[in-house]
Amino acid sequence: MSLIPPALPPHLLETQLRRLYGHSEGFDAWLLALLARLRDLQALRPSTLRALDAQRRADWFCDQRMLGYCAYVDRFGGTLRGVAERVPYLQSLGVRYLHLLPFTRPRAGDNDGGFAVADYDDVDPTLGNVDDLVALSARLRDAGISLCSDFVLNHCAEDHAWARAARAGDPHYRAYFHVMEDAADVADWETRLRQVFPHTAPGNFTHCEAMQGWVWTTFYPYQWDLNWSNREVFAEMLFALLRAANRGVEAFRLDSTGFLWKRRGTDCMNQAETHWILQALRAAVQWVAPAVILKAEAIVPMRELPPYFGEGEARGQECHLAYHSSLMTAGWSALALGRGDIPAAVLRHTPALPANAGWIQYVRCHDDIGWPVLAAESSGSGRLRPFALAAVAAHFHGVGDSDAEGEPFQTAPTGEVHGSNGMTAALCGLSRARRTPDRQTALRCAETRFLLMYALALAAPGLPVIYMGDEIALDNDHSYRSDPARAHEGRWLHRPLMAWQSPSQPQLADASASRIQTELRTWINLRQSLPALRLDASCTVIDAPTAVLAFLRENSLLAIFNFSKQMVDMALPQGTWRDLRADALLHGSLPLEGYAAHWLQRTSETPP
Ligand code: OTU
Repeated sequence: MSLIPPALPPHLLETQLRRLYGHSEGFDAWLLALLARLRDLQALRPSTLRALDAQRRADWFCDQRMLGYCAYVDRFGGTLRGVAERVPYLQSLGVRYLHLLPFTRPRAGDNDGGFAVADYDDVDPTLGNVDDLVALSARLRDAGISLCSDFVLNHCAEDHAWARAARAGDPHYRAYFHVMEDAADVADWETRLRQVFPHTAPGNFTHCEAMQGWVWTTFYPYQWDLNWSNREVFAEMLFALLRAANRGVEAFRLDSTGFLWKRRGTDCMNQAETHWILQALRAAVQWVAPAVILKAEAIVPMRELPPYFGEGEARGQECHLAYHSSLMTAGWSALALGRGDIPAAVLRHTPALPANAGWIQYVRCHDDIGWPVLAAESSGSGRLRPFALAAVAAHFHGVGDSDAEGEPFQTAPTGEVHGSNGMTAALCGLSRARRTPDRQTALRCAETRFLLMYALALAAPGLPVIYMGDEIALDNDHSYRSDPARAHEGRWLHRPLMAWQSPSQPQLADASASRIQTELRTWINLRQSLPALRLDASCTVIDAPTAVLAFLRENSLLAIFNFSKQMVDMALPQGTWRDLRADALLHGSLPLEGYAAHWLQRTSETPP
């Protein structure tokens, strides 16, 4: 029996579940049982969280004061309790949304940075326990910070209880996975599938003796893709997600959303059913835990992204947030080639989102920068002058006279450009400059590039997320190479350990670290004061020289970025403008220094 009279579940829950599973035997009884379980979870929701549900406005995360921070629990704070001790530090940065990479109990041994989950309900014992998680989420909430947790939808670890039962021969659990008994069948599917880790985990299937066949493993062989065409998988995953929500998780990063539905004859990415699944999850979340938001992690070309926010009758009823990886990648391409027209084109073609939805803007994250999302743009779609992604990647790998110190990730045998690893400091040339004898000029130039990238993420439409350690310009971490457990995985290059002077202040490596910290805080504070930078405020790209990206937010804030090292003259739109960093009044034109970022506020429609 539920404690509160339950309102009706949103109709999309039933509609989409019927489309997905309506043909399966005993569907109606299954659906009724599912709704009963959801009512129980609703009743179990703690009163503080119910209060949050009641008071939260639908656009709560759209405020310009929202700022994200993304970190590994162990690399950032040691344990969940260590993270809790660092809450004042996060507050001082202005953080209101903390994405902690997977802290659920992972597979023993290699676990893809926690993305091989052995138990969705348990906490990794090296990081703490469930009580620590509940305490951390409460502590964060008191500090005005929403906890975001990964929820790995596409796969579980091969030592998850479901996989173990499947291997032991239980047919119920065997059906939780995709198993092929025929090598020819595997080969047929493979012809159309892409590879996420072509180098360290080639192929999409792993032969398993105990299963007498091949198990679908899109990522590492120990990550078994879940069979979402099985309604039990949907139910189990939904309940696990809601139990985490009842422990205080306020946002879920839905990992690898693009891969959920497999259809023969396709690349099995972004299938219609994937969206029905996400809409059904959203509807259930909205019913049981309405304060909670969902974020799609779909690292796919921009044209594939609008459906993740819901389209047609489901517009605005899928994910609340999605990564704008095309803009992130375009920003780096601009920096490599001195071409602001690349992010300008991406922004011009970025679709308008439904109400109460937004992008995640970022410079770096725990993954590589995946270049293929820009395949269409680089080949000249939308009248953009073509560019070579291979040249962009080469720049960040330090080829030629580049001072970047990134590294290639997962180069495919076919030689196609895949991804690049490295911290922002390394990619912007700051790490190299730090080791240069006559350093002042090189340091300043690299710092300017670093801040250009962050000033863009902070001004572009969306919720900006700082990647752990960037706020103090941490360099690459090469130590993974001598650690046998991590040596094969190049992404550890940009997962450094944060060192602390005290829980409220990380150790600063040098004057550059301190300048980046100060400057970044200044940009953040400025952003917080500008309602024109709300997530949902309009964004209009304006004409600018090729090296420059310039866009207007709400017709009142003009953000300008010079991606070349040369000085460029920028003609300003009519009116009088205040340069918010220089506190100077401007009209006519603005000479931009190399790699300069400016935010101008309109003070009047006419020149003085
Ligand atoms: C996600 O990544 C996670 O962010 C990665 O850390 C995990 O390894 C992966 O899932 C498996 O859980 O394709 O859309 O570097 O961009 O793997 C999902 C490649 C993904 C990642 C890619 C990504």
